[in-house]
Formats: sequence, structure tokens, C-alpha cells
Amino acid sequence: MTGIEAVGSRSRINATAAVRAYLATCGIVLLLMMLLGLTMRLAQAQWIDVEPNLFYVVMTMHGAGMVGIAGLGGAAVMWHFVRRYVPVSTAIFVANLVFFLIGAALILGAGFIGGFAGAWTFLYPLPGHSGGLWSANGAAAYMAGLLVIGVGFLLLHLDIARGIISIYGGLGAGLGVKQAFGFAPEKDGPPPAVAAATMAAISNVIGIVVGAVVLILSLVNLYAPSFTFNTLAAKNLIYYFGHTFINVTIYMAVIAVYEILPVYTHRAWKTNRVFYLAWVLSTLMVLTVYPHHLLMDFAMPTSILVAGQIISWLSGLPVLLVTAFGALTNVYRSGLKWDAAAGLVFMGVAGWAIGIIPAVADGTIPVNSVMHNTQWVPGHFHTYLLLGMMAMMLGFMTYLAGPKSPSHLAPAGVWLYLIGGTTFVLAFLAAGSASVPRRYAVHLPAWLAYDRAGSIGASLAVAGALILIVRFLVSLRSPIDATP
Ligand code: HEM
Ligand SMILES: [Cu+2]
Repeated sequence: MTGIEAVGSRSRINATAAVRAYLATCGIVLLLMMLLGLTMRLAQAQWIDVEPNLFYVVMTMHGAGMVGIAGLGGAAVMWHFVRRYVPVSTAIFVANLVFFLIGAALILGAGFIGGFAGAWTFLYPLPGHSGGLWSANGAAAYMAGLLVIGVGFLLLHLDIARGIISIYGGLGAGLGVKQAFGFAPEKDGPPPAVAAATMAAISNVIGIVVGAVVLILSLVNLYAPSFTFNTLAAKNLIYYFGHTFINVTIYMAVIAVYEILPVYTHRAWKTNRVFYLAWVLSTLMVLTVYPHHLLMDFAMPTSILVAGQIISWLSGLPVLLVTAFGALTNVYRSGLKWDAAAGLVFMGVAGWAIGIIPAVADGTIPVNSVMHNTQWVPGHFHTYLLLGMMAMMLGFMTYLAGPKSPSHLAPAGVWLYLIGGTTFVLAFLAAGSASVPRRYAVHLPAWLAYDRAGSIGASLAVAGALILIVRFLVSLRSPIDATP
């Protein structure tokens, strides 16, 4: 082995160890947060007793924790694959994990010690108006935790953007803008992983900076209540950040589909002009679509709300369509042999695609005025997050664990996750269409049937995830060279 090879293989080992650390964190936190979710569902079903005050702490921790590890899981997928094409720093990747763990500790302390229960969206001025349930310090620890996590992601996206610029010459080139508009041959365009990582960098850097602004303003308000700012402006900033961050988790995780399915089908993922155009449009739209969270705010200018509605119909669609179509054509008649990893990433595309339908419905003003604040909302976002984004991440985990890891149980894990998860989200959607409100700790007797069906589905989904995650954790005993 020459010196250069030795350095190269050592850096691959460090990098793989870092990806494994990310996924181990994601797996463990995902299970814990699923258990918090199950606790809420069982409480709504009146199968267990949970004090309402505690319910809202649990809801806040579940929301923040899930959004956080969705980001972390997406980052693991993105970094693992994008470093095949551009130079990236392992130190910064690890730093992001450290920032994440510090932020998560602050957030958990804020909730379970400080009692913070203002929901993950920390909507101003709620953090400063606890009605005596939590202190300013509790709310501050929560928001400081989010800031710390944001700093980590900012560093990571900037480093990847630097790597992309160093190889492709600019972010426009990383996104394939010239290919999208026919100014350069399709075959010279960036690989899908690079286009997706460019989109993630552009959107999340802007979103995180906006989030930091409103977090800092809110922190000042906590300790100097005479310092106030416009609540509607604050809501705009928060949803700009929140919408972007959670959407980008999917755009990062989808790289697993682009990279893993071709391994199974022995066919490269086809990129063409439409593919690049879809990513360019999605980059523009993810940043302008957030007003669908404000459709019921009558003080918002109507023009912005109408634009928000129209962009909601359009924004998810381009990348979703090229990905769903690409996945189908990649798989069709390829003779692919299905296993748990291939099944999960494929499920991810389907869960994402199906979840967008009720989401688009809810982004339509006349529908929103009825469905807003009902369980229709957790119904649609759990579909594309649990059965979409997380399925892609679990697929990546299962793929990295490799076939050597005990695999006879893996298909059972996939089926439990799919069947349980589907039952769970359908229970939310059905309850939503019967106008059951979301974010209610205590439910009326007429709603219990939905809650109980949802609880059973959730339990099965947790069991499925447990199998897949334990299998991944067991695989960590094998040396890194064995991982793909
Ligand atoms: C077995 C898995 C899961 C269960 C049982 C579960 C359960 C729940 C429940 C009961 C709620 C409150 C619903 C209500 O408003 O009445 C909720 C809210 C939420 N969940 Fe989940 N969930 C699961 C997975 C996930 C995943 C995978 C994600 C994201 C990646 C997620 C993100 C959220 C968010 C953001 C909220 C909103 C919290 C809020 O309203 O502030 N959940 N979940
Ligand atoms: Cu949104």
C-alpha cells in the first residue's frame, strides 16, 4: 500500500465511522421519539393517563426531536453520497453531530426539566407567556438548543457548497441550471446527488439564517419583555424557516433513492433536462411556498396567500414527479431482486408521493378553512415523513448494514413498518376529515375509535422500526471495510 492509499483508506474509514455515528444517533432517537408519539396517541385513546401539561411537553419534544433527526438522517445520506463527487470535510460533518447533541440536550432539558411546552414551532409570543407552566430559562434553553443545532447545519451546508463550487465552479452549475434551460448538454450535468445537495445548501442556509433572526429576537423578548415585535412578521419568519428545514430533510434523504436503487437494478439513474429543471424550480419554490401556513391569518395580504396556494400546488411536484417516474423506470423490467433496503427506499418514494396529495388539498384556501388545525394535518405530514423520508433513511441504514447482518427478520420489519405506519396515518386522516382537532390532549368519546386504531397502527410501526434499527446497531460490530 502506498502512502496516498493509506491516507485515502484511513479517511474512508473515519468518514464511514462518522456516518455510522450519525445513523446510530438517528436510530436511537427515532425509537425514543416514536415512543413519545405512541404515548400521545395512547393518551388520546384514553388507554393510558397522561396529564395534559405533560402531554404538551411530550408533543413539543416529539415535534422538535423528530424534525431534528430527520435533518440529521438526511444529512447522513447526503454527505455519504455527495463525498463521492466533491471534497468535503469530515471534521465539519462530525462537528455538526456534536452541535446536534448539545442542542438536543438543551431541548430535552428545556422540556423535561424546564417544562417548556410551546410546541416545536415556538410561535412568538407564546414562549414568553407560559401561564406559569415554564420559566423564561426553560423557553430560552429550548430556543438556544435550536440555535446551536442551526449553527451545525449551517456549517455543514456551507462546507458542502464549498466542495461543490470547487468542482463545478458554482452553485448554478451544481444544480444543473444550464442543462435545465438547454444551454449545455445533458450528459455534462451534475449527478443527482450533487443537484440535490446544492438545492439543500441554498434553501437551508437561507432558512436557517431567517430562523436564527427570529430565535434571537424571541430570546431578547424573553428577558426584556418590553422589547416586542410584530407577531405576524414573527410567524412569517418562523414558518419560512420551519417549512424549509423540514422539506429539505426529504430533498436530502431522496439521494438514497438516486444512489441505492441503481445498485440493485444495475442501471444508472437517468438525468435529463427535465430532471434538472425540476430541481431548479423546486429550489425557487421551496423558499416561496411557506405562506400556506398562514392561510387563516386574515391580516396577511391576500395576494401573498393566493401566491402561497398556487405555489403549494406546484412546489412539491416537479422533483416528486421526476423522482417517482425515475424510480419506476429504473425498476421496471430491471430484474431487480427485492430486499429490505430496496423495499424501504422504494416505499420512501411512494410514501412521499402519496403524502403530497392530502398536503396539496390542505394548501388550498377553501379546504384549509375547514381542515386547518384538524388531524388532517398530522395525517399528511406523517405520511411523507414517516412513510417517505424516514423510510428512505431506514433504507439507507439497512443498505449500510449490508446483507451479512441477520437478515431473515428485516422483511418482517419492513412489513410491520409499512402496515402499521399506513394504519396510523389513515387514522389521522380519517379523524381529520371528521373534524377532530389536532394538538388536543383530551379527546371526546366520539373520537376514540380513530385514536385507538391509530394507537394499534403506531405500535406495529414502532415494532417494525425496532427490528430494522436493532439490526443496524448489531451490524456496527463488523469492521468498516465490509460496508458498501
Ligand atoms: C410511530 C411513529 C409516530 C407516532 C406514533 C407519532 C405520533 C404523533 C402524535 C400523536 C402527534 C400529535 C397529533 C395531534 O396533534 O393530535 C404527533 C405530532 C407530530 N409528529 Fe409524530 N408520530 C410519529 C412519527 C413521526 C415522525 C417520523 C415525524 C417526523 C419526521 C413526526 C413529526 C411530528 C411533528 C412535527 C408533530 C407536530 C407536533 C406539534 O403539533 O407541534 N412524527 N405525532
Ligand atoms: Cu409548509
